[in-house]
Amino acid sequence: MSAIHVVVTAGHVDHGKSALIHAITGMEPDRWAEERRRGMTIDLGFGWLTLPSGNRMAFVDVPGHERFVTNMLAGVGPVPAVVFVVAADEGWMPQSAEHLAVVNALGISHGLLAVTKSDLADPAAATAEAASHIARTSLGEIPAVAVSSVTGAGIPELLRALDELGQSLPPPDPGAPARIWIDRAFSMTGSGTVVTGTLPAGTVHRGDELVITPSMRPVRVRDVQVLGEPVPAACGTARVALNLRGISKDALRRGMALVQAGRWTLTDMIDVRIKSVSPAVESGYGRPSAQAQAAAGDLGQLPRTITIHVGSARTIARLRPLGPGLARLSLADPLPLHVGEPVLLRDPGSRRAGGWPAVAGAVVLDVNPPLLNRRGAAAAAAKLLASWPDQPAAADLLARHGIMRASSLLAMGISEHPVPISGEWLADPGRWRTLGHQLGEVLASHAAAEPLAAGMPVEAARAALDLPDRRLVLALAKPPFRVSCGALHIARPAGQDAGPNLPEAVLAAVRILRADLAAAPFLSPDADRLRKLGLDARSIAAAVRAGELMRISDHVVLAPGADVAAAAVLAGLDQPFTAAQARQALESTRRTAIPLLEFLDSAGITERLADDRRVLRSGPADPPAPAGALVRGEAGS
Ligand SMILES: Nc1nc2c(ncn2[C@@H]2O[C@H](COP(=O)(O)OP(=O)(O)OP(=O)(O)O)[C@@H](O)[C@H]2O)c(=O)[nH]1
Ligand SMILES: [Mg+2]
Repeated sequence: MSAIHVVVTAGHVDHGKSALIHAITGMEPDRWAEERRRGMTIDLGFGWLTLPSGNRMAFVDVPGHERFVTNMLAGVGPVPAVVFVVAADEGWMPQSAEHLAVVNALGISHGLLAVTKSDLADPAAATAEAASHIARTSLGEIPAVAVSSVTGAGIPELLRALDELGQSLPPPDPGAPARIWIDRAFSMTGSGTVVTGTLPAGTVHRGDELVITPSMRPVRVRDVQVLGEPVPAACGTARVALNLRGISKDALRRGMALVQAGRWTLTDMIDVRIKSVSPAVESGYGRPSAQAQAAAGDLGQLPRTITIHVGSARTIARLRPLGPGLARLSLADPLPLHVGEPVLLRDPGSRRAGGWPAVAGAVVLDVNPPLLNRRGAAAAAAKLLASWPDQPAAADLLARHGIMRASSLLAMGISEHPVPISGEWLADPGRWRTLGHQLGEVLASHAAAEPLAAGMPVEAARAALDLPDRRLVLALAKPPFRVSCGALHIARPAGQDAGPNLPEAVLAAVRILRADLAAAPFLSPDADRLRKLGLDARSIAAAVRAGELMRISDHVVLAPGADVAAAAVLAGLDQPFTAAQARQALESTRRTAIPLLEFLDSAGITERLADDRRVLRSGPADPPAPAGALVRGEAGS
């Protein structure tokens, strides 16, 4: 299948950009009557052609005049390659420099130099001068072709060079998240609202639902056209026209975007790395030289209020320097962004000084940066961000954010991530270890503050650790932590005395009870005895949890191990035995013996027969296996 490439023009006013597009496509990029009357491009123009290879190429034609630079920026923003136009007769001019600074700031690395009006002057000098400026930018060394749109000289060579340019472009990922920056919105009789834009990557199908930014209003794509022809789906790179259902053209304008839901982060605060600053002014402006690159380190020359341009959008931003080459931008209007994408910053004020506005290229590092409230937070942020590559990975963002949803990362433009901790939650390994320690501390201080509580409620632990989801607490509760009945406990290491965990008064009372039980192991203390010892239901429950007492029923507690001891006594009886025989053998009372026998029944130590007598299920030498032990027979295998 033939590919479609999209290329944008750039260059000084009147250097022949539009004439060149017309000469090779036969289409008139200057669409407005006013443009034709003034002989000057004001707004974006479009045209396309089929190249000798059969691939198609679409052009976005921009105005060269400085007054329309925002239109120029809207055109160049979403496009991956440039045809840089310089007239042979005039050579390098101020907007040549300004447009080159823009191309460089956006990091565009594919392009072609077209030296026009070769019928009017020898193109050699203009070619050499332009090439030397261009070589110092992200474009580097690019092919140059001399042409005349009037005589047609050089046009076949230009078409071949455009073909090669197209084939040198990295093939975009059809599965990439779609984002179409709107450059035009209009209504067409019969079909309704239409928007056009460049689709750099990804796929948009007829019938898809997309979201309009910044309103995030969903909208249905009724029809898709690519280069004027209806298609079932458009694959980036392409120039597309989308017919939208259920929205008026008045609700749409340039700078809005149509995005795939869940794949972009709409943000009004970003952290960026400034890549290059082209200083305002004069003849030297537009050479992003070593000196300008060095200037990127200090943001001093960038004002605190700037304009940010992304795609066809622009908005005002407040710039807060964080550290060398790093800044936080607060945007007046939210934009749908990914980490790692280039943005362009301009100083609209520097124009007043008589020069061209300064232009800086920046790359987005974080689209959801944490607030910088603490003292020293900005410096710490700068230190961390300085270690990040221009295209941050999941590990970088997790190192900053600690805990994130995989879907948030996806909306930041990162689809590869580590295995989730729980559900879709991802955690930075270091942060997860720290949380484990913090959970221990939180549980210990909770136990100290509420010694009789049955562990710490999971929700309280979640709040104390400031985690966004209870499931994270549950995932964190690996041994020695455990969760039962919605509460967190620290499992006691084997052999450790449980006593010290109980408050002193409870411990003292329990020791007295244990002495009573040592003398009469099957006589549960009665309510009166417990009251006298100052033990209420809560402290009894705490003593049971601490392993100091064994709960037989609501009103019966014995020493731990009373069940095994009872089984040993009952083994001495003739089987089966009655409850009365058991009570006598245990030297117990009905009040304790009946609940104890029922407890033994349910533990599987005794079995109650139809005639109400009981038999012991296993001998005294064979005490019942503790819960969770291996089933006998499996143990040795
Ligand atoms: N002789 C000659 N004239 C040309 C050539 N290319 C363009 N022109 C003329 O130069 C003038 C400007 O051409 P445009 O194509 O409008 O220039 P542009 O770069 O699009 O200008 P803006 O869009 O305003 O920045 C027109 O009068 C063209 O006819 C060429 O190759 N030879
Ligand atoms: Mg033009």
